Amino acid sequence: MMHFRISAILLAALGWALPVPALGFTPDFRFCVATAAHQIEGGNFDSDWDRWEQTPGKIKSGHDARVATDSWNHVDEDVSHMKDLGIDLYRFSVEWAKIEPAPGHYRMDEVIRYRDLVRRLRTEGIESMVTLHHFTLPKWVADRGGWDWDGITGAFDGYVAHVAETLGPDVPFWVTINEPMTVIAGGYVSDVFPPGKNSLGSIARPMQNMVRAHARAYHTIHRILDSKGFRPKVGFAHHLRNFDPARRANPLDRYLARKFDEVFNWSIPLATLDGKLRWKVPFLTRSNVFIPEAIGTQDFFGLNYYSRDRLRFSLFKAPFIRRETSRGADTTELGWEVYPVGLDRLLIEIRTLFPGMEIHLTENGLADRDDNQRIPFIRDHLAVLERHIRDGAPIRSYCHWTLNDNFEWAEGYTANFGLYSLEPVTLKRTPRASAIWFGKMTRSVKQTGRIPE
Ligand code: GCO
Repeated sequence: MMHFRISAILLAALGWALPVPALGFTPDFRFCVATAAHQIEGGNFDSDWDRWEQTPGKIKSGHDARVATDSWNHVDEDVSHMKDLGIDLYRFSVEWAKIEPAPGHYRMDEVIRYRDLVRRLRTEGIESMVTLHHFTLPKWVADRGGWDWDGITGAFDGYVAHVAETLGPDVPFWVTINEPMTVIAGGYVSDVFPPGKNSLGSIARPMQNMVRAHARAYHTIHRILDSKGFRPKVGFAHHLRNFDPARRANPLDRYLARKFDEVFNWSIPLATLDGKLRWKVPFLTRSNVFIPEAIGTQDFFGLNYYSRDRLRFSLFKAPFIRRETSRGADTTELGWEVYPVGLDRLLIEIRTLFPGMEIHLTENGLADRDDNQRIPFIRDHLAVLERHIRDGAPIRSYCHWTLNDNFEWAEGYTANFGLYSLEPVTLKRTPRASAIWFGKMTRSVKQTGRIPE
């Protein structure tokens, strides 16, 4: 005991004299790019989004995703670009509408295509993070009511089991549902995504079904893979934003910011802690259900972080709720405020609410065709991660959205998020200056643990 005390005192004294630098990015930190099947593959004819895109007026400039980046015919090139970027992890989604175009009818060739991709990546030293639902649904599911249909939990589970059986052994990370609240905001609160409900009162049921579907998928993936000796990690990718009042002193703006934070940011993540999906917006919408099977269904916290909104309530003029950016703020080509401090704020909250939970930044990026802002944007967000890692946070990856310019949903091809630009028609990929920088940056971080100046 005495001996221990003396060495502890000696060590402490030495530590004081020669402070050991806390580690920044450790060699096991993964650099990653993220994509989604519908946005890159093309030919997703059996999906609700394909139908949506063919409806006039839904997508900017009348674009559709029928060709997208034609990713399957450019696999060699894209994988070699990932190598140039120094990528260790590729986050992509598998497409339910292609794998199960009709109920119970599975296309084995489609699943095998993904399995081959996963194996190919592995031989290149790149791990896979597979998303099972990234905004699109098979038409047959949408026709039964999509996320409003209570049968979706079982239907999704059948598809998930199929994918887990085939790809499972080679996939260490699974995202069940990407950004459940973006689906709700885009397709239920407003009408920029299918099914285009445009009614705040419609959100409770689809949200409950998403939590149920996620929970069931979580248990199915573990049942199938754990029994074979694998230990996959399964979670959501949550889109979290900072919501601040437009006028700090205005109680209505402050109330709005609080409500958006409660419902949009935290209602679903918190349901994985206590099973309660609970919120209330007086007179408009509420939920108070207990979903016990959701408890403990996040092995990691997947965070998609982009921006913040300032919210303004105007009593006398429609629209009554407005989203604004801070005065004088730097904004991206889509008008989103550049706000790395927001990542810091959200990480503090995540670490408080989910202490010790592994965190992956499953998306972060910006629309920047001219590539003027991308390098400082990435650097500033990575600097926030670095500070948290030094502080002991178990942050395990950074996924940049995205590899190539692609189909940006309602924006069509008008918003360019790629490290590589994509030429229309020829589909030629060209590295932007930020792609070259990214490749140098990842190599230097691996060597030094630090982001280069
Ligand atoms: C999302 C999706 C991506 C987007 C990206 C840029 O966050 O909306 O996950 O599919 O393309 O975020 O908006």
